[in-house]
Amino acid sequence: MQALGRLEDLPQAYREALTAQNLVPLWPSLRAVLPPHVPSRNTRPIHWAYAALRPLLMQAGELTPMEKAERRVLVLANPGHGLENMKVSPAIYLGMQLLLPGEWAPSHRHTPNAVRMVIEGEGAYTTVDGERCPMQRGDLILTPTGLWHEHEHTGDQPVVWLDVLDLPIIYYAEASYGVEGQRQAITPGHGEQAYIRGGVVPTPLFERSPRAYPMLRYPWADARAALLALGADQPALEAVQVGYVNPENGHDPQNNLGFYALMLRPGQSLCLPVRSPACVFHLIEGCVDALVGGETFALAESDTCCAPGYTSVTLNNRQPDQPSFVFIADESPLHRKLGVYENRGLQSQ
Ligand code: GTQ
Repeated sequence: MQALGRLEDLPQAYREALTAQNLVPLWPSLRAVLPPHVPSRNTRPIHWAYAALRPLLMQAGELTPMEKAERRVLVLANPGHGLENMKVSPAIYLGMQLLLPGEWAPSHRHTPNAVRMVIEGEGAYTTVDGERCPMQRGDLILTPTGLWHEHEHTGDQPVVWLDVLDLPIIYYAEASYGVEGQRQAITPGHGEQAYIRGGVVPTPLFERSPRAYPMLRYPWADARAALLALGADQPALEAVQVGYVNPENGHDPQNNLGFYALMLRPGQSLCLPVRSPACVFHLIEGCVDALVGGETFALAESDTCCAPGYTSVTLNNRQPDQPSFVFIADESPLHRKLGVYENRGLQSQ
């Protein structure tokens, strides 16, 4: 490849004249912004062990009352992007949120899209757009852009969940803001009841729902049952995976991030294709080794790790006699919208 001219090759006076006019020569930076074949990535493979994180989150519960936090969250930050930038990947933010018995995280809405993956505790509810969603372990609950949401806790033990937001990309687009609100009135109806069976959707008086986000809560009991049924029905299927979708149209349920649940069969080793989007893996149940690029992470239950895009990932179920269940979030919808989505297939590590 042809070496291009450097900044230092230009006369100092010329460089100063360019700067004075807010001009920059492209050629010294061309290879950096268009690297050959594979993008440069700041996203590093990182593992957050729940056992290490949980005591620090509980300490935050003692140190910072809800009035001083609004949302009591420890952000899982990728050092490759700089911890202060609070991102795991270019488009993914992860936060571990704690709600103590009796607490209420007040109503607000914001432009970034959020989901919650419930990790522990009973008795919490998140109310989204008036729908009061019970939070049970493994449930996926959407908070799409612009919808009011608040969290309350009626149980007697701490509740913890993982927040997944597209905050970094919305912030980068200079489109991130929030609005504080009042406690919401609860409206009747629950999406997961209306859409309780695949293959049929509500058609009252022949019309389909016009709602952009018809289903807000995806109970883990149902996703888990779907994985077990799929695995049993197709014993030769290697990747027993389901995607969370908008049940009205089958599309991604949110705008920029995609969400999936994967069942690894007992003892299974599964290679994932090399694709352009960065990914997050969160272990809901079981015991899994994740090989990400050159790194190996031993994931225990409720652990989370991430993989940059264009990187091969292999997941090994370390349980010889039980399936393991992994929640995956990725940047596919965003990459598809940008027209840069790529799946390069399986490549050996
Ligand atoms: O629960 O609404 O982790 O607004 C970051 C921003 C959670 C929330 C986060 C938020 C929330």
